[in-house]
Amino acid sequence: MITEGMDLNRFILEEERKYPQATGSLSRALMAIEAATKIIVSHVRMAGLADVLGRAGQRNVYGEEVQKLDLLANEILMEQLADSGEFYALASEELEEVVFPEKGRDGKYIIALDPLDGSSNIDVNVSIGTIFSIYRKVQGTAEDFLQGGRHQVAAGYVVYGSSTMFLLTTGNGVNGFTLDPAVGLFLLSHRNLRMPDRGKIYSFNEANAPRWLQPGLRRYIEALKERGYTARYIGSMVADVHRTLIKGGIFGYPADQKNPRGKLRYLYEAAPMAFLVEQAGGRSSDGTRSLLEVRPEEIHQRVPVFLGSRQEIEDLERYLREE
Ligand code: P6P
Repeated sequence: MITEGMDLNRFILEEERKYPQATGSLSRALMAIEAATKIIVSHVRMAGLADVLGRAGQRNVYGEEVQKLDLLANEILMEQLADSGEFYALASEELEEVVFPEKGRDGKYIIALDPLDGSSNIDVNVSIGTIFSIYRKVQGTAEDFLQGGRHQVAAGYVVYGSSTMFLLTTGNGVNGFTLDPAVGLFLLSHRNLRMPDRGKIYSFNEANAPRWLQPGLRRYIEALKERGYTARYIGSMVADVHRTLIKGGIFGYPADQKNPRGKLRYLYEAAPMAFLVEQAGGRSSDGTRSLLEVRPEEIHQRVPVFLGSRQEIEDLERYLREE
């Protein structure tokens, strides 16, 4: 079956043609990510059967070790990206230390990954996702991961939901691609995605409200309820942010007494999602400024995260200033 429409690889190459000085390295890097996520998709879609074949961490009916899906996703990404030769360094939420692949010695880029965010939701069949964030190599040390989100060259995620979607920005807006499993292509389905300036949905884990450190936040949420907003919280960041990108509104994971610096990681979750949201016309904040302005001190640093429509974030920051 011949599939109409622009696929992700062709889109990446057409983007590259806009830059005569481009060497093709970023294109090859993005294609390596795309290939890895297709392998991950095949395992995610089989995850429900892992119970039948033997639970993760045990042996399946064939006597093979069934790996935890997030560790398997990490292994797939590490192998594919190291083998591409395009990445000088790889940082993963699943690994304590940065990896410097043998084949990446001449790589121009470094990449931060959350291989399978929300993986605690796998056994209840809730959407999960892979998040990535690409920076240029500078000094060639792990410090290169601490440049700050404003220096990202590209960022994106794959959401494994009712359909599998790949969202990507290289700094010229956001484009969404939906996987056609029949032909194994990510087809352009959301060209130049733009967030509404305001939404009607807020997405917070309100069970944490009594522990939130900023009293203005509770007043802000109460004001949204007064204005007839509805609550949606999946507990899987990629799914919650994807809905916010498409429908508008606000997603937040504030700092609280249990997580005084917030729960979500700057490098693997907050910075790439902030880049995407701002490229789609929305805003990000740590409560006072764009998340892209944050300079992390260490690769696993956590931050308070607010992502959403421009006017929602402006309202939120006003409530937090007034407290
Ligand atoms: P809570 C999933 O574990 C995750 O890292 C994000 O995907 C999600 O937004 C958040 O944690 C959910 O945290 O405390 O509400 O379960």
